[in-house]
This record gives sequence, C-alpha cells and structure tokens, in this order.
Amino acid sequence: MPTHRLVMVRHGESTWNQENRFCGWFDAELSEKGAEEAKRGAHAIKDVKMEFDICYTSVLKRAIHTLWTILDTTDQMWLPVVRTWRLNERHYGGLTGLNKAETAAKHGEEQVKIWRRSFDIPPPPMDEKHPYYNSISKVSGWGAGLGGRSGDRGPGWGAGGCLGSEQQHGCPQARRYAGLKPGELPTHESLKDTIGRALPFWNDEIVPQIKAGKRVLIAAHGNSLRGIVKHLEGMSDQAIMELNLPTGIPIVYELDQALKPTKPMRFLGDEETVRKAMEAVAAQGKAK
Ligand code: DG2
Repeated sequence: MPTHRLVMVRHGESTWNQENRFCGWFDAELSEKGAEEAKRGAHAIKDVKMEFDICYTSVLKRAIHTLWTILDTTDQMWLPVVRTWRLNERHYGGLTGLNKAETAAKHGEEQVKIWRRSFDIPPPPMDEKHPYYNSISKVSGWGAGLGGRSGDRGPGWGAGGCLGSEQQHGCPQARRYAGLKPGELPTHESLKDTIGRALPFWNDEIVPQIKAGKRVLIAAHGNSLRGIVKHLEGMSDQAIMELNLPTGIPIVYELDQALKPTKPMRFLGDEETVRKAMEAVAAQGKAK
C-alpha cells in the first residue's frame, strides 16, 4: 500500500536547452516553449487536483520559474518554498556553454555520452580562462561579511573577487552561494558528485517532511532529479546511464513507509509525448 506521494518535475526547456548548449550552473531563462511546457505540466497537476504542503527547488531561475508556474496555475502560491544549491543541475565544468552536437562532432558521441551520462566520470573542470568562470565558478567575498569564514578559500576558488560591500551587488555568485563551505563550490561534477551534495539535503530536509505526511513537490533539473531517482529506485550505475528525463512533465512516485516506490514512476503526460521527449533528450548528444 502506498503511504506517501512525491511529485518531481524537471524545469521546462531553457534557452540553453533550446540552443543545445551544456548549461549546468549557468542561470538560463526558460525559453518560450519551456514556459509553455511548464504551463502544460502545471495544468496536468491541476487536472488531477494535486495539492502540496511544501516545495523544493534549486537556486536557478529555470527551475524556480517552473515551480512558480505550477503554484500559480494550481492556486497554491502561498506554500512554503525552499531553494537550495544542492538541487542545482550538475556543474558541467569546462563544457558549460558548448553546443552538445558540436562537442560530439569534435570529441565523438561516445565521449559525449560518457560526459553526459556516466556515473562517476566528470566533465573537464571549469578553469579561470573559461568565459563563464566569473559568473559560475568564482566565489569571492569570504571574510567580507557574506557568510564565509575569514581567510577560508578552498581549491579552485579563483584569485581576487568582491572584497568591498559595494561590489557584493555586482557579484551574484558571492551572494547566491554565500552559504557554501569552502571546497563545496564545484568547478565540475559527475552524477556521483551531484548525488553526493543532493542526498544530504534529501535525507536531512525532504525525507523527514515526507515521513511526517507532507505532500512534497520538487522542481529541479535533469541530473539532480536523475540522482534522486537513482537513489529512490536503487538503480545501478549502469542503469541510470539510460534514463533521460523530459522537460516540464511532472513525475509521480508512490512510496511505502520506507520511501521505496510501490510502482514505477508515472508521468503526468501521454505516453507518446513522454517517450518522444525522452528520446529527444538522449539525442542531444548526437553529432549533427
Ligand atoms: C541540462 C542537462 O540540464 O543536460 O545542464 O545542459 O536540466 O538544467 O537543463 P538542465 C544541462 P544533459 O545532462 O541532459 O546533457
């Protein structure tokens, strides 16, 4: 007998999904199509009259906007929402911003599949010369009143930064990720790394809510959600390689008391649309 219900949704298509670029921690907007997908997902939830008690999302706007669309459409905007970097997309490191098909043409489809879907092989790190380094991987402000400990700088944290208070406003990463401990801000992540930072939040924050009978909604990303699915279903490192989550289509799990699924995941969308959407995600790594 199912005891709990969990709903998860990957955000609608982002502008970088549309351009087929590795996005990771880049804060892309929803595309017009993605905003429509979010609305469709929201209506699917409304149609089955699903209510929630608490919601979780990342600190990236494509997931936050998708959640807002669902809450607005279902008239539940008053619900508590917890945002955490631990539900962010995996950090795509040096691949961030590159076109997936062009990368496959250059490095081979096999290599791109390893970077996209292997369990424990990360993409190359994002170094200081990367065009998005300053906006994604450079954290500064430690010891400058941003919640960091004076003098603490982990490896790969970059040189220099926003040391004065007027610069804090021009340094969004310093504020957004101010709560991270030195060494937590990644320069690249495998799925294993992503699970490693998502699971403590799942175990410490989300599980107690579900066990207390709260109806939970999570709006997050392809890979942070793949990590949760792998954990919930006890999937092997090999099996998770083949799972591609579609954008904007809510996923429903029914869970027993031990939070084990009592049935396979169920999508709130018609089978054909879901199948095509999953295949399209897998095909993003093919050379054109
Ligand atoms: C995509 C996932 O993340 O990419 O970072 O490019 O869910 O935030 O759009 P999302 C990205 P793949 O792992 O499917 O290549």
